Amino acid sequence: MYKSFLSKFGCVLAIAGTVLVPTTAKANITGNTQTLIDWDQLATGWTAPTSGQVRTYSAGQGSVDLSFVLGNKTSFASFGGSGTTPVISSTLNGSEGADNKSLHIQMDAQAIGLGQGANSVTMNTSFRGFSSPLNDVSFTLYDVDISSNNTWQDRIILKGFSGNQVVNPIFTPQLAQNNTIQIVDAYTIDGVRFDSNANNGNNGNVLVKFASAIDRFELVFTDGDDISISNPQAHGIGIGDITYTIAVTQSVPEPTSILGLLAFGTFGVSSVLKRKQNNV
Ligand SMILES: [Ca+2]
Ligand SMILES: [Ca+2]
Ligand SMILES: [Ca+2]
Ligand SMILES: [Ca+2]
Repeated sequence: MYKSFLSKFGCVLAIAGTVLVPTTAKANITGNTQTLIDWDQLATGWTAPTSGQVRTYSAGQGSVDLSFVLGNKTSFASFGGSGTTPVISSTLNGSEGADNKSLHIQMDAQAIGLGQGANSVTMNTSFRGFSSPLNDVSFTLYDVDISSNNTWQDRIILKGFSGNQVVNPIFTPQLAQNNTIQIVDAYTIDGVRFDSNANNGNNGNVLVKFASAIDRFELVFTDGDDISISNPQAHGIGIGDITYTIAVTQSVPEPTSILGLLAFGTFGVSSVLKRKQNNV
């Protein structure tokens, strides 16, 4: 009886298998979020990098090269008790707490930069060792604003790259209303109102996501020209954790196939039960 049960069961599986295989699997591709840089993980032992110094951090199957390049009329500044930036702190991280710090960059240029050059600082972030460019690279910019007495103005110009091809960022102010941000062009945002609560509020937060896969990005931090002096005072922004996604393919049975499977299952069980009863 045991043997015949097995052969019957095997037969049912075989039939179910032949019928189901062509129609059962429906590929579902979902993005699984991965961390490229978690600043909290780098906070212990962090020292402010100097201009041009490259730091490499492992991430997933690859690594990230991070460097900052100062224009020759720009210096890194400090803010409150921060010491010379870039520093990892919870000073400019919006409503996030001390457990989710940001990278704080405070710059002081001798003149209004408007673009990359002598009066800007550039953050270069490139990815190495990954099998392909990274999808959905994303992070939050904090405290994008202007001084209340027009003595400095945050301007950020951001470009992604896939090889030599430029990929534009998508800027989304976290708050649709009462934010402090103006989108100037495809690559540029300015602070246009003072963010009086950069430590606990989200008015100066901008979510950044690149339009397609990239293998590096370049963030230029400088001054805009909506200010009343020619030598801007020091000002800062925060950069949040950097994430990307990897595609995960899932097999999802279609409803008709599930019904088919149930039908075969019922048939199999009832015929085995019948056979059992007959044999008892
Ligand atoms: Ca974090
Ligand atoms: Ca200055
Ligand atoms: Ca600011
Ligand atoms: Ca905060």
